[in-house]
Amino acid sequence: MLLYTNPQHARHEGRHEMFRGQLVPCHETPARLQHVLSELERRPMGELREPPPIPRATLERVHSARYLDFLRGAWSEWIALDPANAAVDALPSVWPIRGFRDDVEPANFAARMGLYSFDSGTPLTAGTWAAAEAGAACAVAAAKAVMGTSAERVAVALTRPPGHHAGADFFGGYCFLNNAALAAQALRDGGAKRVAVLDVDYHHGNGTQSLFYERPDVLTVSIHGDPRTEYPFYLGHADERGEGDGFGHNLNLPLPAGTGFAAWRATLMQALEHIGHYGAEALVIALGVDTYEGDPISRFTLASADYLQVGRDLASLRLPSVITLEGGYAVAAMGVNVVNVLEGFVAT
Ligand code: SP5
Ligand code: ZN
Repeated sequence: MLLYTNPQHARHEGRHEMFRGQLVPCHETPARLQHVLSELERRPMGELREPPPIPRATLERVHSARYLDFLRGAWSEWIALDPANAAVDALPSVWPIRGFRDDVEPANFAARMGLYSFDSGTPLTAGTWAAAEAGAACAVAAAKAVMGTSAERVAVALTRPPGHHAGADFFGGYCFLNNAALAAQALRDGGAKRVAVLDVDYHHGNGTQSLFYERPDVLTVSIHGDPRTEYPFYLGHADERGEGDGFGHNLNLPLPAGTGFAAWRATLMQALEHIGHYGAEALVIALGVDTYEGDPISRFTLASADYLQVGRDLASLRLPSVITLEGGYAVAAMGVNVVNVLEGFVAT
């Protein structure tokens, strides 16, 4: 399999996220990806490659120009407000919800942080843009590789920060640029007529869903904790089926907190069957391993060995596939869990 790694990932190193009125240490850390890379040294799955830079126009296939401009310049603005800001992360604190305007971009930095985000758990740091941009490059390189003449059927974007919560013009849920959506768009642009995105992270892929909600050419399917109780709360219900030309091309499969592998896998089979019927020519898998029993912020109970079966099941579609790395916060088990998926996939 083709493995793309993000050499810039550790430049995004958030210090704190807001939780119950306090700043607590970030769950989404560089160590997560380091554990995956260490496990790949023990169990090699292929040579590690670095992607070429991603053109701005490719990012604009998914994200708005004004959002990209904001994200790229945000850290400079933050430290220009006060040089002492360099010692802390930038976190949003005010948001334009119902009845407020989002068409006028405020001059105030905090106001723009809120305009372009949806939670206070996603710190923006000095290296956030560099890390997110190089991660997006991994996703697009992976998509190009499986559409090309290479004999490889699967390519993996081994990157962080994750992407599936990020929308056209907002960050949140530890995500800034939507790697899975960029890969799906690159697969379309590379010639696949119909692309499916299957999101198996514990949390609903709200950003990916919103990006393709009115489009019939990209099917979005997500298996996740029921948003009535689980983050991101405000999207991911079963009755969200797409809109306009996209109607029928979004499938949400929410499961209750506490769900174990047998029930989760039965739902995965449903998702795979749906993707088969859709006639996808290429697949993006948004792979979060926060479905793991030891995950500190999630509540499914998959065991490490189950991820081998997950990999085999995902490979059974036999489609050109891109895997993007999303969540997973049981840091020490992260490497084994991710590489188990990859091992199951290549063995099939
Ligand atoms: C990509 C991804 O998996 N994003 C998940 C974002 C979840 N953010 C909200 C987490 C709230 C839980 N915070 C618990 C902190 C106390 N240890
Ligand atoms: Zn997640």
